Amino acid sequence: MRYAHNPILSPEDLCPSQPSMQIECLLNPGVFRYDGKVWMLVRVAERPAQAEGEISFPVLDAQNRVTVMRVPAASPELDLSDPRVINYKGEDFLTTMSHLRLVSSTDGIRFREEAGYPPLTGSDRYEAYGIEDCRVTQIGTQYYLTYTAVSANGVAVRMRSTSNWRRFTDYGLVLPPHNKDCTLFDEKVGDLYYMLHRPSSPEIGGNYIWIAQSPDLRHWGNHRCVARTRKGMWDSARIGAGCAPIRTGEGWLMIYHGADASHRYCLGAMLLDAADPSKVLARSRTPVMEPEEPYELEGFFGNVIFTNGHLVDGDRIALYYGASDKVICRADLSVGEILENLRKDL
Ligand code: MAN
Repeated sequence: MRYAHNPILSPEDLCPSQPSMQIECLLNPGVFRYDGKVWMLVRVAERPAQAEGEISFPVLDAQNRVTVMRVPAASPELDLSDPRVINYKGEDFLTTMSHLRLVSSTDGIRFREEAGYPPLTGSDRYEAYGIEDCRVTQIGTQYYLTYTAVSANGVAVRMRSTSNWRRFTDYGLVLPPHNKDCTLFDEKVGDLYYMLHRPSSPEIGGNYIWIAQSPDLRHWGNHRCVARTRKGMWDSARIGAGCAPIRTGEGWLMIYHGADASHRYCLGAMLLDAADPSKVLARSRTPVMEPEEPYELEGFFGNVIFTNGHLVDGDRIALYYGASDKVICRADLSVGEILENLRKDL
């Protein structure tokens, strides 16, 4: 059930990272508990105010400082057909640059920034176009952040860890391009750590969910394809995992997003085998959630529901999601109900 007063966070609720920037969108938060509160690590997408006759967008320069690129709006070598991407002279850039902002809440609904927790920003040339869609997985006292690092080198997965949200350990790129939608499991399966991830292989293959294992969270191997897109269905073009799968008596419950050829993003569920999570036991035939509300149908990029953060309390999943690439919303789902529907889909 959607929270009645969605959205819970909108661009005007936060301040831009610097006076020359404007917040265009808030997207796809990672969610975790820390210090007795609920926290979101929100993706904040910014760009400068657009001046007449030119298109401007931020990137990191060679010294990792935010700099603004400007291209003439009338250029025949400019392609703006996707609001998220700028193609200029055959090279791709992003219209906005994203960083990750920490906000906390005592009720899981009203979030605000807290002094002493600075934002996470792109830190080097592999993050020159920004950092996005961070999953947060708590394992013991450590929080592991797996996020999308975007640059001219490609779209890759990077990892940082922290125990106090002030100092971070950088693991570098754990998966090279093209890869995103990476989440760790929050406990070992057998003796090994597991991650779900989403490489793209457009010529042969597609945008499928894969799994990998690791003895130490640093070295990942034994990659196997877990699930593919399904022709003619709501998840026909690309799929990707949400955050850490939920351990249930029947296996690992994974919430995932699926998009069709028209870029309509819905959420579905898969049940993965408890001992071997590369095996799919069941999968939603129809979406668990699909864009319906006005704030999900229209925004920066409409018709999108995308999640990479939730909290589980008994049967209840407090699901946080980005709606139409613009605002942050919450919906509460029942583990039991999703499992029951998955049994019907067998
Ligand atoms: C896609 C979308 C964008 C994102 C880029 C880079 O175009 O998901 O929101 O910025 O990929 O990851």
